[in-house]
Amino acid sequence: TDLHTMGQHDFPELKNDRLLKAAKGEAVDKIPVWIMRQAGRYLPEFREFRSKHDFFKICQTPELACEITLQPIDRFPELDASIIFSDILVIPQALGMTVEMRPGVGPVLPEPLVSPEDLARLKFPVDVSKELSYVMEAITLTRHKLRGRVPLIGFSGAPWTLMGYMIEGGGSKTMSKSKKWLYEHPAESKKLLSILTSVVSDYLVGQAKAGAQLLQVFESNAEYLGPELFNEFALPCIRDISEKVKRELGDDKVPMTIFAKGAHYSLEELAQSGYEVVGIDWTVDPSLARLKVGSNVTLQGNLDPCALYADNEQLAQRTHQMVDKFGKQRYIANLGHGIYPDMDPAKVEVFLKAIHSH
Ligand code: 1CP
Repeated sequence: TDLHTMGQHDFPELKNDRLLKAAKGEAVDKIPVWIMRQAGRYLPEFREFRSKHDFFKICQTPELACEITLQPIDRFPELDASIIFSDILVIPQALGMTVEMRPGVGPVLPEPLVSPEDLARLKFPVDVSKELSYVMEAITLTRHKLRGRVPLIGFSGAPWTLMGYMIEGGGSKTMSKSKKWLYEHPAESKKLLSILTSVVSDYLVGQAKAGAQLLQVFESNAEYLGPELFNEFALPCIRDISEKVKRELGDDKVPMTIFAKGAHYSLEELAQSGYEVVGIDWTVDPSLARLKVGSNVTLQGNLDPCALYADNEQLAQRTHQMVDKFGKQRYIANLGHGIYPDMDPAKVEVFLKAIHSH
């Protein structure tokens, strides 16, 4: 099949629209639920598949990315959404940086940005529809293969989080090298952030045009900033992205989610940054979050992922307590961060059923 010419307007009809309804603030029959990192190493079928294929090879091959995206959907009929299998680090790759996925270590960028002169190494502007066409093709293919069972979420890392990986060369306990840039080279940091804002915006627009029905922006490294650095460096990019994406999509806009992990200090601002949904991590009390964001956005979250280590009864009870605090309106259930590789898929089922039976 020629994926480029696959019709974008003849997708199978959506049979489960709870997620989209909740995102738009409409009433739902049951609370929609999905799980961050729902396709991944906690699933034996993923580990089996992964032993045969390189991580980024899977991301770059639409048929393989589609197959992995569908694994949790086939296994858990209670899931109300799928999320395209990819990684936030495809953006540094599109900018010309090498990213390797090392087993047991995670992502490694062997040639990180060290000083502002290194910005010249980035290949910018980027033609995202060309460099990341494989993601768009994976999305279009997956929309067909889902057969309308659940909506498909597209995603991107947010600029500050991507900047962190590009400077640290991988994950970091402190983000001190990238925070050093913010203090030592604020103008050059803003230059890098604006490059990323532009690429991320184009990338999200491309995903929606390819068939993504909701777009989530992961600001996973917000927890390293406080309100001052976040408001000066990260938040303006987050705002620009929602504005650009919505402007470019026009009548074809899709709901958007901002998940800024650890940004409890900025919930009021995030609620006004142009996103329909604000994701919260498990350190935030749901009732307090609702007070802070007001009634015009949908909240998403936020069970402590480690609650999946509890026995079934305790897990169901804690899940019900969480739902009681969020309420049924303008709410999408999820964990407060991604599921961990050593978690038991059976617990996922307990969690999903506890949400739907509430
Ligand atoms: O179903 C899904 O959600 C899978 C798709 C997905 C997503 C949404 C993957 C696959 N990665 C991501 C996003 C992502 N990647 C984020 C944002 C979400 C979050 O905060 O968890 C981040 C920070 C990354 C970067 C990344 N990629 C890490 C974290 C490293 C660190 O220490 O900071 C890791 C471990 C990866 C690898 C990765 N990405 C995805 C999978 C399944 C894996 C495991 C790799 C493997 O199979 O070896």
